Parts: sequence; C-alpha cells; structure tokens
Amino acid sequence: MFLSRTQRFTTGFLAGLLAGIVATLLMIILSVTVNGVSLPEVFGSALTGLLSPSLFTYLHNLIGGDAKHYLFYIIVVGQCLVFALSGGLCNLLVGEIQRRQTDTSATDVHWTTGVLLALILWVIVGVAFLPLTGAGLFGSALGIGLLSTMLSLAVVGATFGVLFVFTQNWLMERRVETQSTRGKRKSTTTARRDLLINSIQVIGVGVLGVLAWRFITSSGSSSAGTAASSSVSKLVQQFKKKIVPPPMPNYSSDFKLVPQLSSEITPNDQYYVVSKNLFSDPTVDGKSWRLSVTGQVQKSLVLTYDALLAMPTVKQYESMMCISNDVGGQYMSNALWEGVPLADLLTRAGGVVNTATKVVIYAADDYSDSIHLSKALEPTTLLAIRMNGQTLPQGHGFPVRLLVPGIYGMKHVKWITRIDVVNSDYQGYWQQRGWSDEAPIRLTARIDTPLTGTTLKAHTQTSIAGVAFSGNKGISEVDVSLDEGQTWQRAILKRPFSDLTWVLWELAWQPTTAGTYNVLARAIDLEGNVQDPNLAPPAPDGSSGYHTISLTVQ
Ligand SMILES: Nc1nc2c(c(=O)[nH]1)N[C@H]1C(S)=C(S)[C@@H](COP(=O)(O)O)O[C@H]1N2
Ligand SMILES: [Mo]
Repeated sequence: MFLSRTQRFTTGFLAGLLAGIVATLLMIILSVTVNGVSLPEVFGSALTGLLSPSLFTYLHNLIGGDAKHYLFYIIVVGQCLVFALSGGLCNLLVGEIQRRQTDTSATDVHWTTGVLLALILWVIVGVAFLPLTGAGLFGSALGIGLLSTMLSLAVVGATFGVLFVFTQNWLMERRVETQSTRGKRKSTTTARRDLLINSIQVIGVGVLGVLAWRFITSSGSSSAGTAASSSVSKLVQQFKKKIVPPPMPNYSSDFKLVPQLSSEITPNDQYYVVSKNLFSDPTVDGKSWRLSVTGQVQKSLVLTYDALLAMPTVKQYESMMCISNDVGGQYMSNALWEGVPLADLLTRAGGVVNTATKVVIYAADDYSDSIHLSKALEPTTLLAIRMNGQTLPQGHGFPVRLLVPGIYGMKHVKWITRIDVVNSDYQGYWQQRGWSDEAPIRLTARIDTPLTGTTLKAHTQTSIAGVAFSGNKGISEVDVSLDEGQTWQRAILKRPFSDLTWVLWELAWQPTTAGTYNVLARAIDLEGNVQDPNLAPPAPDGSSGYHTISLTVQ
C-alpha cells in the first residue's frame, strides 16, 4: 500500500494531536498534584514578559479579569498543536525511511519510534525551550527544581510517545481498510475537509474583525469621554495638592452601615485574590516547608513552620490594593492580620550587614519582589501567618505572606520560601514587566452605593457611601461633588481600626431637582495630601483620577 506524503503527515498530525491532548492534561494534573512542571505557565510568564505594561493593561481591559485564564487555554491549545506537528513530522520521516528501505508494505510505526520522539522532545524542551524562557536548563531556575522538571517532563513525554504510536498505527489500519472502498467516498471526504478549512478561515477572519472593531470603537469612544476630560481639566486647575494643616477627620458615631457599602473587614472568602498563576496557585505542605533567610545577614537561617509559629507575633488591621485596580475597582480589601515582624526575623539572623540595601522575597510559584531595607525594618512590615483569626488561607499565601503597608498588593508576596538580603537593585516579577518598583499606593476613594445608573426619587433621602484608602497615611476627609467638582460636600467617616486600612465614608443626600447627576468622590489623607484628579491607567504606577458615577433623579 502506498500513502502520499500529505496522507502520512495528516495521519501523524491527528495521532499527535490526540496523544498531545492526553499528555497535556496529564501535565496539568501532575503540576497541580505533585509539583510537576507546567509548560503553559512557564511560556505564559515569558510571553507577558515581552508585553509592554500599557499593552498588557490594554489587553486586560479588552478581555477583562478572565484574561489570564484565556491566555492559559490558548497556550494549552498551542501546546497540543505543537505535539500534533511533531507527530506529523515524525510520521513523514518514518515514511521516508521506509521508502529508502523499499519496504512499501510497512505502515506500522514501531513503539521505539515513539520513545525516540519523546526523547527528542524532552531534550528540546529541557535544553532549548526552558532556558529560552528564563526557566534555566531543565527548569533549574524554577522553584520546583531540576529533578521534578526532568521527571515530570519524562513522564509526560513518554505518555505522549507511546500513545502517539498506538493511535498512529490504529489510524493507519483504518486507512488501509478504507483504501479499497475509496472512489466516491474520497470526494465526499475532500469536500468535507474543504468545508472545515473554509469555516476555520471564516471564524478566524470574524474574530480578527471583532477585535479590530473593538480596538477602533474603544479608542474612538473618547468622544463620549471629551465631556468628562474637559471637566477633569477644570478639576485639575482648581486642584490643591496639599492642605496645611491637614483637616481633622469628622468621625461620626451615628455612621449608618447602609446596604451595598463594603463591610469594614472583608471576610476571608470574599477577600480579593490576585496572582500571576494562569491555572493554579501553589499548595504548600506546611510540614516539609522551610523558610530560609540568606544573603547579607550575619548568619543564614532556615526555619520550619513550627519555629515560625513559635515567634512572637503582632496583630495589624491592614487593607490591600492591587496596582492593576482601576479607580473605583474591586481589587481592594481589608483584614486583621497576625504575623512576625520581618525586622525580628532579620535580628534572629544576627542582623543585616551594613552594605545591605534591599530585601528580596522569593515564593513557591517562582514569583519574587523586593523592598528597600528601610521599608523591611518598619515595625508594620510583617510575615503574616493568620488572617482574620484563621490560619492564612492557601489562596492568600499559606504558610506565610508578606505585609508591607503603604505599597501595592504586588509586593505582599504570598507562599514565601526565601528571604534574601542583597546590596543590589533587584527587580521583581512585575518590575521585569515594566511595573513600578517603589509602588506607593495612590490615594483613592470609591463610591460603593448608589450603583452607577441608578434612578432615585426626588425629595427622598439617600446615602452616598463608599471607602477611601491611602495605604499607610490614613484618611482625614472625603468629599463628594454633584456639580463636576465645582463645589464639594464633606462626608462623615467611620473611625477606622488603624491608619493602615480603608475608611468607610457616607453622605446623606436628598435630591430636589430632577435630572441626571455625575457624582464624584475624592479623599484627603492625614498628612493633607489631596487625591490626584489626573486620570491615569493602572500601568505602570497605579491608577488615579476621581471615581465618578451617574445617577438619574425623577
Ligand atoms: N507568590 C506570589 N505572591 C503574590 C502574587 C503572585 O502572583 N505570587 N501576586 C501579588 C499581587 S499582584 C497582589 S495584588 C497580591 C494579592 O494578594 P491576595 O490574593 O491575598 O489579595 O498578592 C501579591 N503576591
Ligand atoms: Mo496586584
């Protein structure tokens, strides 16, 4: 029996695809269960490293919070296609060899071919792909390490190789069986294949068209934004950066907790969750976990979880906000934390040597970030082990995460494994992708209620309320404007548990005139700094501008 090259390739491609899907699923399962390597995670991380922060935010805004999951699925599909391609090429090569040997009757691929193919893929991934993505030779730079990467890759590779040969031979047999009954059948299969190719092309063009349309409309939608931007320029003109002396906070004892207003303490299961991990966050085993303190310290340390728990702890109310939070966004929460001051741990390591400048924190998911030594030594910089009275939840960094008030969530490293004191200007995971290294939180006020678009009744009292957050500078005043920032009314505040948390604010309002209103809110911190009215997107320094909602009064 004779098979054309195309036939050989497509059969191999199909077999490679099926085997590749199974192997990819196995790879994901191994990564979640036994810390095997997840090539889609590694590749995704390298890919986002190539995007500029503004393109990153643009795509994030276009696609939304699910962006990272979509990215993961796209890469997974890509990986399956690479497997398929390798299957197709392998089958072409085998066919070529068989032809040289003039053994045209042979169609079976020997299982050793599968093993050889797996070996080749294993070497390519370990020696070329992983080093190119920055993960090192066979993943030596990854947290899971060389051995785990080599082994899990070998298991996935071998599964692929064997399954490929099996599927390939099965498909070939079917081809041989249907060889005799070709004729008319063939034309229908070609027609069907043409239809498939055509529809793929149509879908592809359609998707590109939609993306292009959204690109055009989103950049053109500034026509609706011109009214807003002219009022912003007015705001900016009147804007006083700082008020001296700072206002006295007007805490009120009859502060009402209206529905829709954020609860002052966010329950653990409602606390926002952000991580770079596309598919799954690390599950750390507390028993085998070790925390090492290395670098510019007098004596390096290795601590078990129990040893860390045995250290004296402090409790601290602190809110966190993600640097990618839009003004008015939801990536902001508040909790009561308990942890060991980082300074205490450094003291236990004999103190830092006097050339030290920065502290780098490494995590189990190959994430890292750094803070300045002065920040590291502040008494509020903690290694948190409890959150709202409970053991730190897995999603929030079990067994231990960093708390570093005043700077964005990004630097609150979760799943910590190593603390390295250095004398160089280390740049962390997001800094390598263009985000701010200093990353001070930008003062912000969010309107929780009413929701934008709400219709209210005239002459009925309603409550405009929300939260304001400065990082570690407290809140002295929150103002609301109903006339595009020409006049401001002062809201009442709920006395906060600490100056490191957000502050609940509220303003009673009884509209008298029907119409539509833009409601703006702005905050002032305890030092008198006034929230910046200039609009800025999250990348690279965090968003700014005033949260604005629109209401209709009837
Ligand atoms: N190890 C690790 N720590 C991390 C991250 C991460 O991806 N990996 N993401 C950071 C970011 S961007 C934010 S905003 C906070 C979010 O913490 P949370 O999920 O507990 O709210 O964790 C930070 N710490
Ligand atoms: Mo973040």
